[in-house]
Amino acid sequence: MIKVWGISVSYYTGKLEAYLRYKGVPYVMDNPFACQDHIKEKAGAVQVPIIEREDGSFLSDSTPTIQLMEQEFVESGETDRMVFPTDPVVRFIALLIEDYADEWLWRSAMSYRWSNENDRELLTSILTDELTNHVKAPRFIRRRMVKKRQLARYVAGDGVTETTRAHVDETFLNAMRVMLSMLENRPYLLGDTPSIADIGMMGPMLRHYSQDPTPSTIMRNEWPAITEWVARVWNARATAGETSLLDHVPDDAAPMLREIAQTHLVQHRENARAFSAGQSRFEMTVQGCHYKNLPVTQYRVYCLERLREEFDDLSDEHKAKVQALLPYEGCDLIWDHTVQAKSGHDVERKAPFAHGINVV
Ligand SMILES: N[C@@H](CCC(=O)N[C@@H](CS)C(=O)NCC(=O)O)C(=O)O
Repeated sequence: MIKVWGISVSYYTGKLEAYLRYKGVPYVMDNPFACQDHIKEKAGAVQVPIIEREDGSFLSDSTPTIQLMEQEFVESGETDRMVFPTDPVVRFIALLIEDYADEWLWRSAMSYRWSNENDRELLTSILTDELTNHVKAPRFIRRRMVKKRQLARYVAGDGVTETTRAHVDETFLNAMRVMLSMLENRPYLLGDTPSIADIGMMGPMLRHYSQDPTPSTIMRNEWPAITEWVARVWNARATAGETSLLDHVPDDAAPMLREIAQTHLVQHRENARAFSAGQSRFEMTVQGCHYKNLPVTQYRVYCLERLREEFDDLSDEHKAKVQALLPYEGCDLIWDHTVQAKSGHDVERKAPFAHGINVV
């Protein structure tokens, strides 16, 4: 039995839980915020999810955590329900979709949660109890602290303004539109069983978009096929058969890949550029919308660095296939290193055992 240090409404905890449930890994969940010193010492940063194993090891950061667990399953001969496609090109595209889900959809998911009054009030209540029960202050004060912190960090502090709000909201609709193009032809994004692309998309889709009052109403009423997909991934252990992932990237992935090029890769480029120039804030224009005063994040430079490493590990033939799938402006960020991506994080590539760093 492993312990997941997590939060019941958390983006990345939901992503990891979707994976653990699919794999049939039993876990108990505990709240890390009452034990901050312990978590900091063992895992580096107080963020969720963190796995504590019976041997006393701590795993932090959902992407390398899932990679390690898959590798350990293979080494122990348990090769059913694998989430990494065996075809190297499909695997790379699945990792790119995971990264888009992890790092691009975050702003929009947080904005729906904290910009809309009903969502904000409900989530303030839940988080006040899960994050601050150990704080010796009346609940109404703790509620105020939580609300203020989340709004400052994840709305005003992350470039969501009256000018950008419509685009931030549209980000969610675009994600569902490009998923639907794929899901019209098969039950999961890249096959008849879930891949890391589905698990990654469960981050924003599960605990935020399909649960928070405003986006869940939109999803349920206007995009029921996505509501159905969320439940399908959540219940995949019971219903999906033997691992069956595609051996080629289907044409219906093109809208998803174009969307990733126009959004996520623009953000990666501008963030990496600003990081190497030593800036702490940056600006970017995405699909005609200009975002200002965004926090530069070292962690996202690391994500780009890892994506480039995955690409560099491909054979020449597979690299050419990936490039053919990504003919859109800006995709050369993955193979052209003119914009530096040297994060300085986890240089020895010890993750998920490395000490984690917060995204912001
Ligand atoms: N890259 C990490 C990100 C984890 C993360 O940022 N989790 C959020 C909650 S969903 C968090 O703990 N944030 C800390 C905070 O808001 O202080 C992962 O994939 O696990």
